Amino acid sequence: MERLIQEAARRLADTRRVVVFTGSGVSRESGLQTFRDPQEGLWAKYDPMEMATMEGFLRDPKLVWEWYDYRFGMVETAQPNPAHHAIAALERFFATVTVVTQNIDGLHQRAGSTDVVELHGSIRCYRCLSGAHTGFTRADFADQAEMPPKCPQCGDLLRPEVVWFGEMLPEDALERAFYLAEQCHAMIVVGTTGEVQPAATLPHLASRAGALIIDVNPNRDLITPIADFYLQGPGGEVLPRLVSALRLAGRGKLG
Ligand code: BV8
Repeated sequence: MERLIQEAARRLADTRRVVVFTGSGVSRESGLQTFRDPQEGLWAKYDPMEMATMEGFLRDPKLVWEWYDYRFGMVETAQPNPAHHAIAALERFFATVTVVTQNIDGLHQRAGSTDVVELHGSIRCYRCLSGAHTGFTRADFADQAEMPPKCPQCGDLLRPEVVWFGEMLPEDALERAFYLAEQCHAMIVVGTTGEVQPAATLPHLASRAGALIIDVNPNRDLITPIADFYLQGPGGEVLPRLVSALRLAGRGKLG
């Protein structure tokens, strides 16, 4: 594996524009569950694919709200892990590094990544069901005891400003992500099954546009077959070694 990491770093060192595409696996070592992990404790009997939908929310708003509340609590106590920090450190080696993430936990920003595209929204933001009033944070409804809280503007139910299954992704985020995938010289893919569309199209777009594809995952995923390098292992172990190899390859910040 060490030789593979050195070789990947050597190829990566020849590039300037890098995109890091991440899924829930990159936050696994921060203690956050992926969607495929059997949900722990109270949530073991619920299917995330069911709950992260408008139908699931309308069927039982309180239950779905409590699930997001629970996840918000986990995110609040979670710390960025060595994978997030290594990804942030990449900014020292390339002209541009953009993180395009499927995650809603904000850990890339907390690790210091300065250019993050959140394809599926953020667990920190809330809006009313109709979408008429957006941009609320938990402080805006902290005084409400009832679950789910109501929109301070119109009294409609509040929901997390995240993209549920069956919902469109934020247009500007998706448009920028497609542009970056087609323009980048390299895409490092970390912690995703490569199943969830349309996000999972991005590595295929980048590969077709001639970018170097590096896939980091303890398990083979749907991106592995198109990867130039498959670095098998947890992101928190592989990525710091990739950054050290880049340092050894003598990469400082490009002018
Ligand atoms: C839409 C926010 C269209 C919520 C999420 C084709 C085209 C378009 C749509 C579809 C299509 N085919 C199917 C669809 C529908 C659907 C879809 O993709 N379904 C899948 C299941 C087949 N897509 C949608 O519904 C999207 N909307 O397309 O609308 C439309 C068209 C017309 C009109 C209206 C709409 C919306 C998708 C967004 C859903 N929201 N998140 C929330 O988080 O609560 S996605 C959600 O699932 C998570 O964000 C997570 O990112 C994702 C699961 O994927 P992964 O990130 O890959 O995570 P997963 O758990 O699966 O795997 C973890 C990986 O990490 C594993 O590989 C594991 O091995 C690895 N790992 C584990 N430990 C580590 C590790 N890796 C590194 N280090 C470790 N330590």
